[in-house]
Parts: sequence; structure tokens; C-alpha cells
Amino acid sequence: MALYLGIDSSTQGMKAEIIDAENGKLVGSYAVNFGRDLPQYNSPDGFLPNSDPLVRHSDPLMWLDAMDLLFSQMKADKFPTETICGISGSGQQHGSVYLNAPVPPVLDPSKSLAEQIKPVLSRATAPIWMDKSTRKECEQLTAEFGAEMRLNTGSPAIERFTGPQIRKFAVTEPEKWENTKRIHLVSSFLCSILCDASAPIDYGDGAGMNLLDLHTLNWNQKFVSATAHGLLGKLPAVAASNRIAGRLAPYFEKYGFRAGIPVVVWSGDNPNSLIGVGAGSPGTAVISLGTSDTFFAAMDEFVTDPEGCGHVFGNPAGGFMSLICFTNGSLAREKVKAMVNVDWEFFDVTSAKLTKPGNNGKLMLPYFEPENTPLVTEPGLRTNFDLASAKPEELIRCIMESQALTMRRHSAWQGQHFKRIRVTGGASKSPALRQILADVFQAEIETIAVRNSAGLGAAIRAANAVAKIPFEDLYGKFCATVETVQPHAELAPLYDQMLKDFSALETR
Ligand code: XUL
Repeated sequence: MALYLGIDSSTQGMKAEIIDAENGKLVGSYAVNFGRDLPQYNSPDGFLPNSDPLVRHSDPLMWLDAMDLLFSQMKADKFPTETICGISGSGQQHGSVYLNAPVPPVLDPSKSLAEQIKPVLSRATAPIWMDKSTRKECEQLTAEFGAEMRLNTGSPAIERFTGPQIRKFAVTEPEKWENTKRIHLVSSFLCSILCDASAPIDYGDGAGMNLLDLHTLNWNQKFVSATAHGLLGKLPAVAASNRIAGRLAPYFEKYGFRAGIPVVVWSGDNPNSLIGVGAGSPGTAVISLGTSDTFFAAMDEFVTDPEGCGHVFGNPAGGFMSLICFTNGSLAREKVKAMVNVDWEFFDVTSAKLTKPGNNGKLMLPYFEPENTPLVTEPGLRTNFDLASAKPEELIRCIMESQALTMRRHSAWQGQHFKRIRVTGGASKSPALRQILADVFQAEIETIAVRNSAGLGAAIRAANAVAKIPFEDLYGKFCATVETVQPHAELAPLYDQMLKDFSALETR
């Protein structure tokens, strides 16, 4: 039996997914929830309370306690950890951990991970992707480099990205900065703990830092020096996601693991999800319909979004991937549902039957919250029709068509026609939304049965890197299609026209 473990360290918890790569079976799943299982960290949603709503930090020791707890669960459950042949992982992107030594200390199995790493932290907390406190740093970097940063690193300077976060720390806490000898992402930090060595940062997660040059796949010396004095010496090496970062440390024998098994370089949650939903090759896009909606896809060529809303990261299967985040996803769908006061059956099914594709040209810009794509700082609902006289079913079709059109408009910079789009997340169960996406994109819409795509993606990457099993074989075994919705070809001209009208409304 060849088992591979994928660890997913996300905002609210840590999960383990274990796959049997030969038989195509998910053989184990374990989960630690930070709020529920580690209440001593006072982080019910995975981050520490802060009087400044723009600041979002987590305690890295909480992640280490979660790792010990996750493995204890596996041991208590008598999971045969000794049969695991390789491990990789996924970290919430952009978050950073600051150490006062280049490598962790030799780990003593009689102590916990947290108590041994605590003295090595040069900064007690880790800013995470939800932090928005670096507007000044982003403005400074943008003033200095303009479009060059996007053209080299795949994204303009972004508040949650690690470079601006590092710059703020170096300026505001100079003593701690001088004492910092190594900066890790969440992914490379936890990978370093597993191998008890300094693990590299992969091209997937590294591209979320505003520091990695995606032309050379190495640190961009100019951006690194401009971000903070002495930064280059504090960064780990960069590596492809399929490299072996090191060997599992003897510390983990106490959970039954075999010390010395390969630990594959970790990546970010979005690059791992690309693999976990079986979309590592160009031609297939993924739409994740959650609180926010995200659109991502593998790309052969490195091209960037001229509007600066979409991001480019390294694809763990080689090449690149896009990531576009639409803040007003389920958030906006739920607001419209509340406005018209109907149940989910009406929203997800009936509304589409009572209306016609195109909805007589009705469109809306549903910015109930400030929007990332396109960048809108002042929230507000805008429509090209009289809201008060529209019927409930018309408003529901309108939000769905408008969201599909904004996704098509703001993913066009990739220059790909997607024949296949895989949908995941809560709202993907809506037949109306799936048909609208199929018609707007003129693509087949596939649903898949994957639950934790980031954790599964990490396990698949471990199997690919260690046993050299091709990704396509693993996708076939673990990410098969459950249902396909076909596009209506005759609606293509209608939605081409609506896209033009939507763009005009948005520009106005
Ligand atoms: C991506 C992003 C989030 C985090 C947490 O840029 O900020 O998706 O990776 O999931």
C-alpha cells in the first residue's frame, strides 16, 4: 500500500488527507479547528483579535500545536502512519513567519513543537492574508516601480502580499527586524518543521509575495532590496513544487511515522487546489463559488492582468496559473435572496424557469462590499433598470448573469478559451447558476466530488513527486467528474452582446 499525506493549513484549521495512490482511494481525513480545539489561542476564526480592523495576525505556535494535535488524532485512531511514503502540504497564502535563526533547532520528541519553536520566533505573531494594513507600503512600492512589479512578479503591490508586509515590519520594528534571520511563508515554515531544516519556498506560493521574478523563477534582487534592507539573506531558497525539501525528522516517530520519508516542498492553498480539482493543465478553468468567488486556471504563458486585479502564481504541475478573486460572491447572492425574500429552491431552480436567458438586458453591479475585481472601494448596488419594479425571479437571474459576465470579462486577459470549467463550493449545487455559467462562457460546466481540494492537491503532489505517478493518472483517480452541464450554442451571440453592455455599464 502506497499512502501519501497532504496537510492543509488554512485560516481556520489544519486538516490531513491521506490517499492510496495505487487504488485511487481517500483512506483518511483528520481535522483540527483552531477555535474549537485550541481555545487557549483566543482565535475563534483563526486570527487574533486586534483593535485595528485592518490588522489580522495569527499565532504561529497555534499552527504547531495543531500539527501535534492532528498527528495525535491519527495515532489515537490507530491510523497506520508507518505506511505513509511521502508528505506534502498547503498553506494559506501570503502569511509570513519570522525566525531568529536560519534553521529550526534539532527537535526533541519529549517536548511539543510549540515549546521548542517559541524561543526561535523573532516576531511573536504572523500577518496573514486577511491583513489590509499596508496601504502606505503598497503606495510606496507602486510609486517606485509602477507596472514593472506586476510584469515581473505577476501582481502589482497588494496589501496582503508578503513583500509589503515585510516592509512594514522592517520599518516599524527595526530591532526585531535586525534579529530576524529567516522569513518563511506558512507553507515553507511548516515544511521546515517536518524536515527540521530550512525548506524552500515554491513558485506557487512565492509568487504571492511581490518578490519572486516569474521570468527567472528567482528572487527579484531589485524588488527585494527596495522592500527592506538586508532582506535577501533572510529569505529561503526558491524551488519547483515537485522538489524533495528534505526527509521527515525523527521527532515524528512518536506518532508512528517512519523518519526519513520524503517531504515534498509545500505550496499555497490556491496552487494546491488547482491540482486537487484536477485542473493542472491549461484548457480547464475552475470557479469556486464561496463567500467570495474565485476563478483560476493553468496557463502555459506568463501573461498578466493589465488592470492589476488578477494574479499569476506558479502552477505546481509546471508553468503558471491565474487567480482572480471576486469579493461579492455568495455574499451578494445572499443579499439579493434576502431582498426578494424567497427560499433556496426558488433561488437555485425556479427563478431560471420563470425568466428567459438575457433577462431583457437587465444587468447589475452587485458591490454590496468593496470589490477586488474590478477594484471598487465604495460599496453600492448599481443596475441598468428600475430595481423597485423588477420581479424576484428577474433579480435572481440578473445577479447570476451579471456575476457570470464579470467573471468572463475579468478572466479574458489570460487569452484562453476554456472548453471546460470545473465548479466547486456551496453555490455550485445551483442548477440555474451552472447553466448560466455554461451559456455565458460557452463551456461545459463540470461538478466534482472533491471536498478539501487544497489538502487533496497536496497529497496528489506528494504521490507525483515521490512515486512519479503522472498527474493525469491521479486526476482520473481522485477528481473525476460527477455531472456535466452543456452550453446552449444558440445563446452565444446573446451573451457576447451582453458582455459588451456589461463592460459599458462597469466602465461608466
Ligand atoms: C489568495 C488569498 C487567499 C488565501 C487564503 O491571494 O489571499 O485565497 O490564499 O485562502
